[in-house]
Parts: sequence; C-alpha cells; structure tokens
Amino acid sequence: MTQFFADIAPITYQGPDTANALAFRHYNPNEVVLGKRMEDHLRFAVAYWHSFAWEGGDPFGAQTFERPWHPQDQMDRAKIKADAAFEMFDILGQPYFCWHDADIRPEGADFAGSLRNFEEIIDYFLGKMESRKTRLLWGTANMFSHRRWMSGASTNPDPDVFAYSAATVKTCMDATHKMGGENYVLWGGREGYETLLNTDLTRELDHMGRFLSMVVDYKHKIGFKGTILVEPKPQEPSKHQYDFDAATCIGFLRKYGLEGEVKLNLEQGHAILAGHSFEHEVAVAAAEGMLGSIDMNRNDYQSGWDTDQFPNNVPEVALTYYHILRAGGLGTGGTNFDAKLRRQSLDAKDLIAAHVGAMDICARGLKAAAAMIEDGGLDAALRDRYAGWDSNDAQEMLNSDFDSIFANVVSGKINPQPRSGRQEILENYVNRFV
Ligand code: XLS
Ligand code: NI
Ligand code: NI
Repeated sequence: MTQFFADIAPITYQGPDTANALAFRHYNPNEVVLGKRMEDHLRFAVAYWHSFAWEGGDPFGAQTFERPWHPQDQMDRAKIKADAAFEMFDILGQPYFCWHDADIRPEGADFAGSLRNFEEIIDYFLGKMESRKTRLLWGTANMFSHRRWMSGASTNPDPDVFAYSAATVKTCMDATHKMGGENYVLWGGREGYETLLNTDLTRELDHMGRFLSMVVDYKHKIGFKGTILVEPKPQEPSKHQYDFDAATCIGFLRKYGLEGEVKLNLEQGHAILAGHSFEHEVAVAAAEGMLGSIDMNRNDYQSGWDTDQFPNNVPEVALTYYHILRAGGLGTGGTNFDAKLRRQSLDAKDLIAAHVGAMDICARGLKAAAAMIEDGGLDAALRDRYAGWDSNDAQEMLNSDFDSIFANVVSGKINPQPRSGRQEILENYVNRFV
C-alpha cells in the first residue's frame, strides 16, 4: 500500500439521490442496458499519462502536483507510481487502463537501457494484474515528447528516426501482446508539419503509410489478436497533422490498402479542434465500419486548444453513445478517459472524483441513448424522411442514367415539393431523454 489514496474507500453505486461526493449515482456496472451489462458497454479505461505521469504544468508554469513518485526518473519511483495506479483502479473498479511506454518507465541512457526499464515495469504490471480484474485496453508509444521526435517519427526527414520509431513500436506492440492488450494505438503527435517550406508532404505520407503497413505485418507475425487503431487529431503539437479527422484517416487508410486492418480511436477534444461534433466523428467512422474506440475527454470551447478535461455534458455524451450503440457498440474498444485534472486540483481525492463524475456522466449518457433507441423516435423520423427512396421508381432511378431521369423531370412527372426537416422537433425529442 502506498499512502496516496489511503483514506479513500472503494466507490460503490448509491443511486441518483445520494449526496456522497465519492459514490456512483448512475454507473452501476451490473445494471443491464439493452441486454448487456453497463460495464461491458462502456469498458472504461484510465489514461496512465494524465493521471499519473503528468505533473500539472502548463505553458506558463511548471509542476503543481507533488506525488510520492516524483521525480519520475528512477525505477523505484516508477514502481511506487504503479502501486498507486493499481490502487486507484481498485478504488474505482476500473476494468481497463492504457499507457505510453514513456509514462510507465524512466528513459534509459540509450535504447537498450530504456527497453530494460520498460520490460521490468511490464512484468511488475503483470504481477499486479494476476490478482485483479483490471486489463490493458491499449498500449502505445510516446513518439512526440523526447527531442529526437521533434520533426516527426515515421514522417521524420531523417531515416534513423524512422528506424528508432519502428524499433520503439515493436517493443510497445510486444508488451501490449504480452499483457493481453485488446488494442494497439498510434497517435501521430508530430506526424505532420510546422511549415510546408521545409516539408515534402508526398514523401512523408508515403513513409507513414509504409510504417503503418509494417505495424500490421508485425501484428500478424506475433499473432496479436487485438485491433490496430489510429487516433485522428487536426493540430497541436504540429501546426497540421496528417491524421486530421476521421474522414482524412479513412482516405489515408484506403490509399495504403489498410482499411480492413486498422480502425479509429476517436477523441472528443480532437473532434472539437477539427471543427466537428463528437457524434459526427463517430458516425463517419461507423459508416465505414472503422469505429474502434473512444477517448472521452472534452475541450474547453473558449480556449481553442486540447485541454483534455473530464466529460461533464450529458447531452453531448448521450448523442455520442447513441451513434455507438447504433453501430453495434465498441467491440474491442472502450471509453478511455484521456483526461487530466485542472492544475489546481492537487489532491488524491480530486483524481478519484474526476473519474467518478466522468463514469457517471457516461452512464447517464448511455442510459439516455439506450432509451432513445428503445423508444425508436429518431429511427422512425429517419425512416419517414427517406421513405420516398423505398419506392420502386426511386430505386430504378438509381440504376438508370441522366437521359431517362431528364425525361421524367421534363415531362412534369417529377416535381419536388419541399418538406420540413423538423430539427427543432427532434431536438425537443432528445431533450426528453437527457
Ligand atoms: C493527444 C492524444 C494522446 C493519445 C495517445 O492529444 O490524445 O493522448 O490518446 O497518444
Ligand atoms: Ni488528445
Ligand atoms: Ni487521445
């Protein structure tokens, strides 16, 4: 036992009326929603980096948090950090967590030294997982913090960095496989550019495509059964990132023949940065069968950067889960809180409360989404709006050509009559559930 969470008891479901700040009001893991346990729908995960590695800095000031595992440059403290992390997973009843290599191990003197540290921590995790329910949702490589990656990883102008990146991802895939991880994620933080003046965009995209093909080949070589995911984000830290949004990633995956092998890990904050709603990104991925997993963390709508806040808006979350449920659920994916505390939230209790609230918001959103699906009002409205397409004439038109369509229109047989889109009525409908 570390002392960090010492006075915090495991969180229990106490129902919507409890005033207890550290209790679930809506998240009841065993409650059945649309024939499935809530825990199995939502598949929550803690992001190791924000909860345990981030020290509370921002562009104007450094560390505000003081944790028993700081500074994080020694193996013994990496283990204290792991002890605290697993204590938090137990307190929250978290089914999953996610890591970057750099979150969990100190950097070594060279590649081999970093790898030794990494493998030691992976074994330390495995020891803890033997007696616990928490599993790995995904692993990933941090190829954006260290200065060697300042000009990108697979898109770096220097082939040595491409090589270092490939070797790094190999070790992270090996570790994910060894831990029974259910997905492997690639987020291209610096896979983009600062200025086109020094960037060969065509070459960089080809290198990124080749790199991802090697990831897929390696997955099959080692027999990893999880899903490979890429995470769209339009900018920050790069001025422009190649994985801009879901639609851009889908085009990229098709160009390099990877559409059957790779899915998307979508993040609410990144959707906002790209000028989309989160449900737009989910719906676009689902339409192509590429919905993989979600990072459920919002941005501040005023600050214009990736503030990674815990979710707290039920209507937004409900519409997201509505599209997830309609797409058949998250599969091997989950709901990862890629979210961090505000830097004034210093206490262990803040970290627990942030997750409790986020889990509750998602549970409320899920229940609202399920209720809308059971009621069927949105589906009925869609069927009604597109009903014209059910006719034989409409289907025949799709298989005809411009000349025969022209003949029907010019003869006066077809003369469109506008109909209401009923947006306000549908918005009022959604508000009945959230
Ligand atoms: C950063 C990303 C990152 C990925 C994992 O904005 O969200 O945290 O989820 O590398
Ligand atoms: Ni992010
Ligand atoms: Ni993310």
